[in-house]
Amino acid sequence: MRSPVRLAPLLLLAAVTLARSGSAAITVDGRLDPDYGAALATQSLETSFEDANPAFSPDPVRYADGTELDALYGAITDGVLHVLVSGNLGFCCPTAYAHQEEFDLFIDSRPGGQHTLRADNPAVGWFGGNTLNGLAGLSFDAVFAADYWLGCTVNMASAFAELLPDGGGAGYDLGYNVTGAPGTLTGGTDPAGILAALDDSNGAGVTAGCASASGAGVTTGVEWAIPLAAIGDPTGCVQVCVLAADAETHAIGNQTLGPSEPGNCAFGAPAGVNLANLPGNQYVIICPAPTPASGSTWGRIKTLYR
Ligand SMILES: [Ca+2]
Ligand SMILES: [Ca+2]
Ligand SMILES: [Ca+2]
Repeated sequence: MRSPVRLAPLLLLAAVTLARSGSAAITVDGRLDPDYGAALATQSLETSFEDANPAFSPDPVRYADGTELDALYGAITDGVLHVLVSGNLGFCCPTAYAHQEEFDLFIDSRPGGQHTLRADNPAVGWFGGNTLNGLAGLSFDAVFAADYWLGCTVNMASAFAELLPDGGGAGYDLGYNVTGAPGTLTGGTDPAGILAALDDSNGAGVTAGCASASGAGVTTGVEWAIPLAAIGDPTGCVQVCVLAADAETHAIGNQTLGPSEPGNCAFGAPAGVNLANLPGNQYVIICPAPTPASGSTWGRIKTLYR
């Protein structure tokens, strides 16, 4: 695993020391920590959004002009679900708005939920609070029924909601984070203490298009720490699905994790997107540590939600 080259030697030493002491082993800063282990899913498809070039950004850690989901890392430790989606969250640009994307993380952490997103979920998010319900009609893999949604867009503006079988439920505009670690969200309502941070400086990973590509090796992106108490206190494994969409129109791009097959371009309006029709799993399973990177899906499913 490569260390982020941007870290000064002193900081790197501090990080190593913390990891050895067993405390604060995962820092919510948008950068990969050793305790995640291997990626649980890696992108295999070029992005239908733009390919980010940090040289064009006035502040590469905070802004990227492209969007891609290169890899997903996950861990459950000390009562917290940690997720890092490496890649870029696009917003072009601070001085000349042209496009804005969002990441949508769906969590399946208990029986029930929504296999197809309803249109009467909490009214939260950006562009008038229609972010979540703008995704109505999106269907997941057959074994996936989402119980919670966590979304983010530029400046890590974040929103969170439960997805109850009959709609309704609790939802919150969590606030913003433009300062990196420790991922504290301010300016909203974050009763569960969800943390989120972004390092948008990736210039590698997949490029633009719809063909085969690899997201391997990208170690920066969006990172979340979600207390298990916020997602129904699961004691076993959980399933997560992450995708990217246009933050205003809700059109879904071709970047999902797990990935879909090369050749897929942007999927478009959510109501027309059924991930069950795509080969492979557009979700991953995250288990309490130690998390296997791959292997027996059945062994892990047996402990789902337990
Ligand atoms: Ca981190
Ligand atoms: Ca569920
Ligand atoms: Ca790229």
